[in-house]
Amino acid sequence: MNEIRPIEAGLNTIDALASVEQKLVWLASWMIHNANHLRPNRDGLKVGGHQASCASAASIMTALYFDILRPYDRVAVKPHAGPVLHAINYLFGRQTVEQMAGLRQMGGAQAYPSRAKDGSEIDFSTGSVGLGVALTSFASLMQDYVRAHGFVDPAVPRARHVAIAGDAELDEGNIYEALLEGWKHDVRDVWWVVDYNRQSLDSVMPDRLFGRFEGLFRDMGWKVVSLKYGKRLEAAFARPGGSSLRGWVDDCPNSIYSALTFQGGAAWRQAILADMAKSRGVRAIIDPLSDTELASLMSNLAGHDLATLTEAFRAATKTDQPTCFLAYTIKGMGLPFAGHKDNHAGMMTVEQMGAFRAQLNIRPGHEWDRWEGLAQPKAVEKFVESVPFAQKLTPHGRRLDAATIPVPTTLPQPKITGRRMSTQAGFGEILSEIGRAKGDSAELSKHIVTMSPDVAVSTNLGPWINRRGVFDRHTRDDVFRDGKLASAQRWGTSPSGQHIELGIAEQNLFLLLAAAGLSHDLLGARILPIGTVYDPFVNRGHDALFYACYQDARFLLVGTPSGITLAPEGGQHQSTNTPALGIVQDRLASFEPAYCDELAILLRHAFDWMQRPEGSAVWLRLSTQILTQKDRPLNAAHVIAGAHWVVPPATGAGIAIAYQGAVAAEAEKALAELREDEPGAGLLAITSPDRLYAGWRAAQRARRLGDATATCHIETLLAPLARNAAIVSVLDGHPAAHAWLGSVRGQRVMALGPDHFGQSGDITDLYREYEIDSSAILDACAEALLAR
Ligand SMILES: Cc1ncc(C[n+]2csc(CCOP(=O)(O)OP(=O)(O)O)c2C)c(N)n1
Ligand SMILES: [Mg+2]
Repeated sequence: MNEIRPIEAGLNTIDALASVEQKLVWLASWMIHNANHLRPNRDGLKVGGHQASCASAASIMTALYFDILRPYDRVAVKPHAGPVLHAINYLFGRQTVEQMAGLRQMGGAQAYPSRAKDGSEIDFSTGSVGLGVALTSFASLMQDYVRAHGFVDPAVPRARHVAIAGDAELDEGNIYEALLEGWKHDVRDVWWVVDYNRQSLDSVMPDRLFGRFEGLFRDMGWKVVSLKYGKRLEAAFARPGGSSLRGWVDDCPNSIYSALTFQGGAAWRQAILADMAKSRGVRAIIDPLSDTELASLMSNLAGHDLATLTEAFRAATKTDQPTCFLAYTIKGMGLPFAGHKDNHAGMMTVEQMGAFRAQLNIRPGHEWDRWEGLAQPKAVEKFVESVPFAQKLTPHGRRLDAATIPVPTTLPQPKITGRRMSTQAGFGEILSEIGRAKGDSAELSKHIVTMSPDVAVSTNLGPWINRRGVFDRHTRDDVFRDGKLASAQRWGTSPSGQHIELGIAEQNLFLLLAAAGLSHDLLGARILPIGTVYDPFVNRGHDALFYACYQDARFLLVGTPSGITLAPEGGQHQSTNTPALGIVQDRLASFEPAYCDELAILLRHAFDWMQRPEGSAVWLRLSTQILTQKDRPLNAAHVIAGAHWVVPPATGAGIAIAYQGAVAAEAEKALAELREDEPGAGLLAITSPDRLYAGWRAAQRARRLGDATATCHIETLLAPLARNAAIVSVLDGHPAAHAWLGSVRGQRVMALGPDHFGQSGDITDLYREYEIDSSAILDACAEALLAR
């Protein structure tokens, strides 16, 4: 038994929690009601909101936030309980009525909790179900990492990472990928509390699934706490005949249980008596109860029983073993549509809301008042002020901070001039040099952590890993090394290692990048995460990448190798859509260098940019294409802004070739031939269509807003070309990434690039087939010149 603390005459902790819960259900319902019924609606669209999902999670969230959580714990709340979280913050004085009244309105509280838009009270954004749950496990892994590396004061208590999950989230595969990965890394201090209402969006779930869940979690080293029945039902089951009642409820299919909950006491009685009319014990339990009392007893599930919940949570604080609570709940608990299978988007009518208000003693006009309608408002207010989570983590909210790591003006570099090498190899060598941790880069190298889904060696992280080691809480020997079996790679692990090796599941890479990229904010430790992945498999984890960017996590993603340049590997491994993805993905600055001198500039920029408040995550698309490296002056600012003239065009030139990435040599060859006829032709190296496009959009916007002098890098670069000039552009990626360039100054763009799946071949054959070799470039130039 946990301590039930008296608070004031007639009020103990459980009563106080019940009052808080009542306020949360009311405020969440009212927020949604207000948004849908009381605000002017200009477009006739349904505003929406999930009163049933909120009511389902309200008791769990009450027990957590008002009894268990400490200010430094971190929580991911299931997306559809967002309004409950807003209401919780409101009771703690951390949310305004204006924001709540503006739920789902521009500038108001977001439909689903958002770090970027709801401000510093939100630990993790949620929305794409499953991802927020899994993220807590990776955030906990990062907690172990920063503590093992001495980046935070060991006296600071370890945070618990808690997810309040909808049961349908357990259908998402990424949950199980994360469970496996968590097991490998021996994660701890993670709780997943499943709001087990056995309902998703469309329907009621199959029975007996809980058995599967329990087994799965236990197999992964988790403790599973099944919270099925509340205290009153347990007491009834303990009475003579109670065990038959328990058996009956246990066997009751989810859909029937839900339907009876919706129908109420009379239906319960009829159903129970139909099967057990002759059981004297059962009759003794149910006969004295009114229909209302019977309905209340039969829906006394543990996930709504504050005493059971707090007891179970408190007991679990005694260990750091990851724990899954399967808390049985009723979707829409206490509301008119409780248990109805169609209640996901169901909403109380104006009349039902009126009745609910009256039932809670809330006076019209006082709907937003914090403690309105409670029997002991002052005592509940005092109670809320006294709970651990009422303490502020920082004076300004739940965001921590960490000083930025100085980035040297130039990164240490291997000698590259004149060598034949690829950007992927260059990346490996530069990182390895940084890993020597000499001079200016010593501090930088301490804060870098690399991670890769089983492609660390094949993306050239090997030398870095050999220098800096593989991270694990537990030191483990490298059997091959110790056995003196020749291997280039050291795979022994230790708490001081700086590479986190992941299994092959790409979503886990992006979730770990998300967690690592929020370390300054969540853990108060500055981490510079670098994740490497085969470029095509960015698609495999794209929702998690989107999710990481949505939370404004800061990391460097290296996609390599890329494009059909990967030649013999074939179409499934050749990324063609990623340059376009790099343009359209918000809060991710995407680049594709062709040569290692550009790469060195961009890598340095990435370390700087990901630490700036106005910065973002960065994506480098690299290649295994081998090019002869140049010794040339480069304008770093131009490389970072997205393009630079390799051969500047003559003023008024009628044609230029623009290239991006691995096809540089083809473009150079074509230009040499072109200039025999068109001596003024220029050669533009595009390092980032993404940055160019963003700059162009920003300039257009600034001009619209009245700044007539606003301009941008691509406008300046293209200015020397004639108005009707042709630009033949080429990249190893979908040509749509360049097609827009023609709109900048009205010049004619002929964009070349593979727009069909790739196939196996060598570069010569493939570049010819997909029309990105020098002769295709020249053909396009001829066509463009003829059309002049
Ligand atoms: C990846 C993803 N797919 C689909 C949806 C749409 N969706 C939102 S909630 C939901 C069902 C959620 O059910 P559950 O997790 O059990 O939540 P609860 O019953 O507590 O509302 C679905 C399908 C989504 N938000 N994210
Ligand atoms: Mg559900």
